[in-house]
Amino acid sequence: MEPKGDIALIGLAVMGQNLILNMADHGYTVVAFNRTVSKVDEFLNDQAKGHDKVLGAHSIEEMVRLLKKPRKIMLMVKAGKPVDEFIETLLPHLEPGDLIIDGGNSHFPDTIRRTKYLEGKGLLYIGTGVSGGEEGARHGPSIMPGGSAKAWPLVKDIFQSIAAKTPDGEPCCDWVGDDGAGHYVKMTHNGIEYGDMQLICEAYQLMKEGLGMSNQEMHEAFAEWNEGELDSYLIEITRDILAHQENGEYTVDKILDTAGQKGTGKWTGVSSLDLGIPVTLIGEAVYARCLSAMKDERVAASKILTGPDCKFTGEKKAFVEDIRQALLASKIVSYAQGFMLMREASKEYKWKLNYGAVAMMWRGGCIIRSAFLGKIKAAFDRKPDLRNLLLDEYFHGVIDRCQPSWRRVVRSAVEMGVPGPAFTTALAFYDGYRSERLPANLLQAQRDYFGAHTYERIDKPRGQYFHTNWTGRGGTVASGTYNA
Ligand code: 2AM
Repeated sequence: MEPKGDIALIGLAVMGQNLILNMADHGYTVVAFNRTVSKVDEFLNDQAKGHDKVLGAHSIEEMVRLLKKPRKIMLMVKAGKPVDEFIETLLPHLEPGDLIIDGGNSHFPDTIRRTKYLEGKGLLYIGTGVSGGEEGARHGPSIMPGGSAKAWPLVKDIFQSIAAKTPDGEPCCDWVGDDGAGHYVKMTHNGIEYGDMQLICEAYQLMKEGLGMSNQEMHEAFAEWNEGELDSYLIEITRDILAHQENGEYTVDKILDTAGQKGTGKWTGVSSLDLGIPVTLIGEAVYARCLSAMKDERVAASKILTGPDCKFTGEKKAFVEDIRQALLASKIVSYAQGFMLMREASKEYKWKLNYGAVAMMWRGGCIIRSAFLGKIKAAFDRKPDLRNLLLDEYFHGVIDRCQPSWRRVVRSAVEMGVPGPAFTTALAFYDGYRSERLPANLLQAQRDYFGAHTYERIDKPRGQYFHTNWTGRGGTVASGTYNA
């Protein structure tokens, strides 16, 4: 009998199950397999019951037998070692031209390594970001595939048909680039998600502690924000979270204020440091989670350390609007930083990323989906080689409009002693980025003073280096070895 399976999926946790059902709904025959084989039948008899396009396999051999050639096998297992282990398990059963896809949250250097390894064996490999949580996986995620370019035509139809669609009907899935490009873009997506969440949390704390607003009032504010420029999934769920009650009490008030994290925000921060790109807002968002997790220390410090005894005295409604504008301006900075990072990574890893396509993939399906991403897509459509989002006419205009509010919010937060690391760093970055001259002249002087590191001069061509004998002691020899 001819094999019927269009694709196999290994890993029957909720994301894997939902992707299988999504593919089956779109007419593809999917072979389901899992390390703990009993879960295959549980899945077939429960969630997949009645779906004749879902086939179960109880061994790797059976799974491979059920697949049309070239075989396409997607892993939805825990990132890290399980992926490498499954690749090794699969290898003896595959032939040149077959394709392994990793749809988990793998770190991009692993994906670069695995692509090279499998291509060396004549196989094809894709590392793809999948975002949108359980709901997205079931009804339309954002899919960000990268790896062996030759593999794209093999999965393009499947991926684009199950992906979310933009309001214009375009799929939120396109080829991202070679080897680790897909997982890099997914990592950056998650970093930006950290930033967006932190900005919303800072707005919440300012409303709650600065303005003394109730959950109901904040719910209404977020509901209103979601109707305008900030229309997005994260604002929408914040609106709903603030209204949620259990046994007559607000759920959000009962939740311990210690943030968890799984590492993708940290990876983004580490990559930004490696590449030398100031992705300050995501960095602050990661650190804010770290600080929140130091609950015991904070409780102890709260009894010792003091802050200003300053209450908000202005017009409450106007300040809520100021916060909205501060959030929007900071968000623009965060996305500008994220795209700066991808631009540098694209250069470093030779990926030729298409930024408009990235914005389109994030427009729907994923956690950071928003109307705002439509504006970013439009900015890159206007100018595909746009150097920085802040320089686009639309975003430049929004920042101009929001700037007075943004500064008022940062000033008030500082005066009231309410922490606003993401709002603040965004503004500091903005002021730094638009500065023709920064104080690095003094910094270079310091480096040259203590370490003879030399400096360039404003009255000489770039690339010529000078050293001053600052103290009159020591020699005129410059250091080429000691870097500080
Ligand atoms: P399991 O059901 O056998 O635990 C999400 O945890 C998915 O990753 C599950 O399908 C799980 O399989 C799989 N998984 C977790 N750790 C794994 C490992 N070390 N090797 C293979 N699969 C693993």
